[in-house]
Amino acid sequence: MTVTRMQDGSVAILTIENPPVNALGRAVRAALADHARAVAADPACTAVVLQALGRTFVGGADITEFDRPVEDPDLPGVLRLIETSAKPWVALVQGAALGGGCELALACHYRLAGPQARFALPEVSLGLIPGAGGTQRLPRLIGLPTAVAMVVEGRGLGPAEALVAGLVDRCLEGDLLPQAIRFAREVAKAPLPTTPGQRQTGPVDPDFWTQSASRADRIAKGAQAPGLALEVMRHGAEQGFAAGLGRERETFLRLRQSEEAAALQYLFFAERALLHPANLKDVPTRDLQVAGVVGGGTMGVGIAAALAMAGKSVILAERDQGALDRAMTGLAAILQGAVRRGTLTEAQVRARLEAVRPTTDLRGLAPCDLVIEAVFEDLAVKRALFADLSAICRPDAILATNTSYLDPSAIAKDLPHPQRFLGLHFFSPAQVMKLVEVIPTPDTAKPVLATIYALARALGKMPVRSGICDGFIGNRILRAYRGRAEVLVLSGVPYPDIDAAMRKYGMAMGPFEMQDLAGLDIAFMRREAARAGGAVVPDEPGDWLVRAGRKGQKSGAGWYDYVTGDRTPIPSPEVARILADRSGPARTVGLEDIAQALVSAMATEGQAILDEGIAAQASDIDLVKVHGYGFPRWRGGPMFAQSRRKEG
Ligand code: 3H9
Repeated sequence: MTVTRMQDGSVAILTIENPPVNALGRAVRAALADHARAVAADPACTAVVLQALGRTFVGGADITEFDRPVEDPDLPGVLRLIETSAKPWVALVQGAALGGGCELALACHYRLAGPQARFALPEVSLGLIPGAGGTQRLPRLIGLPTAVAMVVEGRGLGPAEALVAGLVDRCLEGDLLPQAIRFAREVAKAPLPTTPGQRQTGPVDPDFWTQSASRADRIAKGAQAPGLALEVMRHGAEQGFAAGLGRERETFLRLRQSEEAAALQYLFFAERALLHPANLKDVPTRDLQVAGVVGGGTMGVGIAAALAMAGKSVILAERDQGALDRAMTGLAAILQGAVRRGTLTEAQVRARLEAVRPTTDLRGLAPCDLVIEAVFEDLAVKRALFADLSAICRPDAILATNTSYLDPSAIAKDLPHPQRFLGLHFFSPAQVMKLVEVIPTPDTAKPVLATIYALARALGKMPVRSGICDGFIGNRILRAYRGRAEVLVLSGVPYPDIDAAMRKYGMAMGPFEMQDLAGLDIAFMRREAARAGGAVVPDEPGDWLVRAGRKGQKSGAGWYDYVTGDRTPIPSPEVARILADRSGPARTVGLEDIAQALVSAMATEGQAILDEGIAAQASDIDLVKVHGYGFPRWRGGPMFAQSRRKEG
């Protein structure tokens, strides 16, 4: 049964039970509509309590239905039945009321919230806008500013905030249902409250819409749904409830067919599948209580912060006291940042910091269940470190190398207990970036891998498994991307055009701006070292720039010039001169064609990575690029974008 009915005297109790998240699939909508009609026709029933079983109240429309036409009864119709009922409906929200779930609660005459209740309209994150009245009922209940923050910016409200905003009528604790039944019995005696459709949205500041539009633009990074959601809200505020509902539905149905929705929903399911790989199902995992990090540079501190924020005991090791002190200061600053953002309280930060033990002696890592190494990217240094750790740590402690390029098998060669060793490639800043490439060696045991996946989930990371190759999935594709960009430059396309094209495509910055930010010298030194070792490594534009003293933002000059204290890139006449002798005559290529060429280079390399078995599936590659390299989420990733282009 998807919706069951019980009776407590004159109060009907409708319970939605549709695991895992009580999504409003066709069967649930049909059952709700049937119950609404039955309750309306039942003279013995004076009020309804609508509740749901499980951790989620209702997780929204059933996303798996979005690839087919809407089936009757549609959600707006069901909600109209509820809203126009002559008997009060009381939503008892015990968990997350998301999207259509929030809209269902909004259509009820009253909302009661349990301690775990949360209200949010996350449709824009799926390339949609609310399609069952959320854009119109919400602002009429809580006012436009908070409603816009929820619909356009994805802000969610907990019970206390929802009460203050006027979204819920009462917050409950303890045994919720009996209180809700008593509440329903009381309100059944009173006249029905005005419905949102009978109210106005209330006045807003004269510049409210322009300010909201520019915020929506910033958040959207090129996606269309946030701006359209705002436009629909404005239409309803200015033209009235019915007009707003009409515009909302029309926009929702249009977006349901959009490329953006397809891309975002593809990622939604890919992310969930990624976190629970089928080949690790039922493989036992271990609880990792104490985690060690070796290396207190930016990466090590970021990893330690991520572990500490997830509530792990951390032992942070550095070579000398000065470096350790700097690392601990950096760690404290990161955790304080979490207080400013409201994700941790002061007390939690104190507790997390107390759970981090600094040490200058590797032997201090003996109690660790896991040690992650984040030291200098040098095979000999890493091998020596793991030889020491193998002697210090328990044989069952997991040992992981945070290498970006080195072969984890080579690092682990000749180590005892190689089954507990693997690569874990975090991205900087590691406390923020979701991606972690998980690189097992041929010896890594399955329970070790399963334990690392469980850890990644606890850290809120996206663990993408990669086979072993130079640069793994992410950096290998990055090289192909930059390589194609440089080929374009050498063929006469101005490099600022290439950066502009990728920004227009939705990247935060273009490939040359990115090189300037990261610094050109590290890759240059790697190439020089290889050359010194006798390898044939042809010169690249980065070599010409570094030899001319242009290392990127850090030296005030790279691909671009920079004014001291300002990161605005200024196209450089000197770079133009450096390139002039080595590139073809200047030519103009359209920005879309440039972006297409670069995305296609990424997808081609991605296909090679798939063919070689380095990545298990195309969506893994897309998740690497979206979560680690700033590929615009609403485009789904290079593999997805390219496949749609081919289909189109
Ligand atoms: C909408 O509502 C449109 C309306 O405005 C208009 C309609 C007319 N549908 O995340 P989890 C699956 S748009 C179908 O691992 P958690 C999910 O794939 C919707 N399936 O659990 C997974 O399946 P599997 C707006 C869904 O506890 C399983 O449930 N709503 C849906 O970490 C468990 O999911 C949203 O955007 C769904 N709506 O988190 C909410 N949701 O086990 C999207 C989940 O096979 N959902 N599944 O891998 C979420 O944010 C989280 O899933 C939630 C639970 C917080 C609910």
